[in-house]
Amino acid sequence: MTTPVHGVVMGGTGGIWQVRTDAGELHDVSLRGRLKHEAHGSLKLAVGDRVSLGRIAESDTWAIDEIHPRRSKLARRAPAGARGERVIVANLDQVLVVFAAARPEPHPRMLDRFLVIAEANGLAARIVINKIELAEASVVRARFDEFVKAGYPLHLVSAVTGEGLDALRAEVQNKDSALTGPSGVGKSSLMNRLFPGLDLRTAEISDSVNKGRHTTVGAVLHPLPGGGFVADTPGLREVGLWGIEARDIAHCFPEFRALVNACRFADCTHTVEPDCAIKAAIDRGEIGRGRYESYVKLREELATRS
Ligand SMILES: Nc1nc2c(ncn2[C@@H]2O[C@H](COP(=O)(O)OP(=O)(O)O)[C@@H](O)[C@H]2O)c(=O)[nH]1
Ligand SMILES: [Mg+2]
Ligand SMILES: [Zn+2]
Repeated sequence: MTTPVHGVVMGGTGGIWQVRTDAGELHDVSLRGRLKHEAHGSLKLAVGDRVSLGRIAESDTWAIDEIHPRRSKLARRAPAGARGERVIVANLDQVLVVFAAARPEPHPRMLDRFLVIAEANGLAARIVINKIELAEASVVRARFDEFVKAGYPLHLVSAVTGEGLDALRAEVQNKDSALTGPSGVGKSSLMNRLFPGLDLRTAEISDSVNKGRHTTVGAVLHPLPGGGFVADTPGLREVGLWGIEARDIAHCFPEFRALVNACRFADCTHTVEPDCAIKAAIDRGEIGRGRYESYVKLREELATRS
């Protein structure tokens, strides 16, 4: 018997998975038959999974013998009719949500949705505002102050001027991050500038090539020099809030969490009840009104869903 080789699933479709071994070698592999069978139960292989590979008898081909337990995951519930959940990326340290200071104009209420998805998966999130050279930093800071109050780290950066990139790089290297945000905000440009050699395709090159290819939620991992990876998760917004219950949504707003037990009613929805600790915190200026509006909207959305 050969010694197993360990690695990470970088991508894959149609039963063939790309695994990068800890020594940095890439292998196209399939799941060993026994695991395929088990996959119908609970654990389905996902990008980001750590696996053990074994050689297929005497050949130069490798197969996945074992899927290691996950320390975290970005997942959504399976579509109606199907069972279980779909893991988009396994083993993440954080989610990087990227918006632009301008071109395209940032929508804080859309940012709330990305943050709720991260929170619902128990993942730390970091907000990155790119193209900062196109706006007044103080104006951008004021606009995103409600997120800083909520406890989110905020990076104002520019892939063009290099501003803020050293501080951001320090928080991304040697960690496993999911990269998300609207298209055109400069996610690929940023990663290329942070980690020369990464070579992600940017809008200039890929617009025509990529047409119609981003319809899946499939993620691809990019290994970082020195360790860690960044996972491109193009379809995260389409994933939406599947699997989140209306009554759990307050817990997806970190600035609400410490207060929810201080409301008069234990089952306070923070909308119409008297003596609501959340509404009192808004009046004191400790919770942003925009954040609260998102809470009410998302809660309604989830409550009216069948
Ligand atoms: N002005 C400015 N433009 C940028 C910056 N970063 C990226 N861009 C441009 O924004 C467009 C979209 O960039 P891209 O990296 O493909 O965005 P993605 O869709 O989020 O990956 C491209 O035309 C980039 O040249 C920046 O910091 N400042
Ligand atoms: Mg891109
Ligand atoms: Zn309340």
